[in-house]
Amino acid sequence: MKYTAPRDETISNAFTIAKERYAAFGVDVDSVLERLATIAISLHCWQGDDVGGFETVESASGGGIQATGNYPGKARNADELRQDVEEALRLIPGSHRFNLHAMYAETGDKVVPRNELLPEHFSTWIDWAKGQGLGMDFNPSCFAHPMADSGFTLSSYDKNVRDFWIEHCIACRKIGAAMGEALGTPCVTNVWIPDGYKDVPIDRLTPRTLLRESLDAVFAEKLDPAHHLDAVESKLFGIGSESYVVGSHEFYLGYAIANKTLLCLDAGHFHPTESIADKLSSVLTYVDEVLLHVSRGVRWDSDHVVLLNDDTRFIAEEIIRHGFEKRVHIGLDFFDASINRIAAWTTGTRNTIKALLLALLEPTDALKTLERDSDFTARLALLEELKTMPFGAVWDQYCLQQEVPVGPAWLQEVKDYEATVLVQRG
Ligand code: RNT
Ligand code: ZN
Repeated sequence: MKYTAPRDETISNAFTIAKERYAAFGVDVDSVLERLATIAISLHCWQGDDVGGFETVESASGGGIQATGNYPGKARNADELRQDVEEALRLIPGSHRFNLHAMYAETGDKVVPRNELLPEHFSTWIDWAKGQGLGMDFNPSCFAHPMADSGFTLSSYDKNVRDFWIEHCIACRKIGAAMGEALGTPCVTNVWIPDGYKDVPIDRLTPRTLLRESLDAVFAEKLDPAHHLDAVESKLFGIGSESYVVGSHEFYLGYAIANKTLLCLDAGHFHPTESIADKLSSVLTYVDEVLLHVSRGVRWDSDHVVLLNDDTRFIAEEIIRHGFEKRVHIGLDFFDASINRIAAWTTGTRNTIKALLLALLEPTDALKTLERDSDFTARLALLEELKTMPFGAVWDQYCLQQEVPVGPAWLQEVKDYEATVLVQRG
């Protein structure tokens, strides 16, 4: 496709006009861009290698999640993954975070079982994050492992299996705390387990009782919230757990409230017409902080690349309208192996930021007043008119300010990177 990038002057002129248009609604665009720059998105490591991980031993597949596609050039080791994320970060405006899974440990030639992982196995990641100015978030990897082959981990009827995963989760909390301490920003460590049944169970209760007991053991030691925050993630169903998932939404909502952990809401983990955006104001009435996995469900899959669609916009609006930026940790969770993986990260992250910008450009106070005055006619009319405001000009200016490519120019950079770096990976 032939594409001629606009001159910086063209972008600035368009921005000046856009500013005037938004000022007419009482929106101060300069302060909007300042506020946007303070919101970090946590980029998930697993888009870079199809949720493979780099453990020395051959790990088992499964866990109810699967990346599909065979686009060439996926990262084969931690160095390549870091190189790829750096490339994506060059194309994404703002300062962000990096979200790592335990199965990305660097243990050299040594095989270190997951329940014996230590902060030192992540020291290269931590040093790298420091150098890149990134905060880190973390996750125990309770899947793709022989001890998870039964489909059950923390809620297994087998005490040996439960104990192994309890130890793994405890080890991961300590690693998360070390990351938070080293980087000076709390690490959110998120526990997600695949446990569930393909077919209709008789006993829905006992696995949940066991899961609660396991989680109590995992979280028994209190860690300094300045360094570390715990989150728990629910799910509706997965591949092979179509009929019953132990860690359902109600289960973890109750757990988070009772135990003061964060609740992780994954956009792809609910019934298709259910929106996590509508849950935020309810959940945040009872829990202090929330972790989001911004994702996109498509039929039975919960992990497509995030689009700038109504779902993403609705999530951003709920964060911004209520000033929840400090209480909502925004993480991403998608993995598409059918397209260039750096482009997947870049597209999904840029779209999440665009949704936040759109929400910030809304004259929310004025709209709230209309609502309180029961002027629903004006509320509807204005919300629709706002959709054709020159948002794109503000977004372009933000990219220019943040020194990342404007418009589709980033795609050429990804193509160049593919031609020079990824192609060599065979
Ligand atoms: C799986 C959960 C979970 C994973 C990652 C890899 O359904 O969404 O968050 O995608 O931890
Ligand atoms: Zn998730």
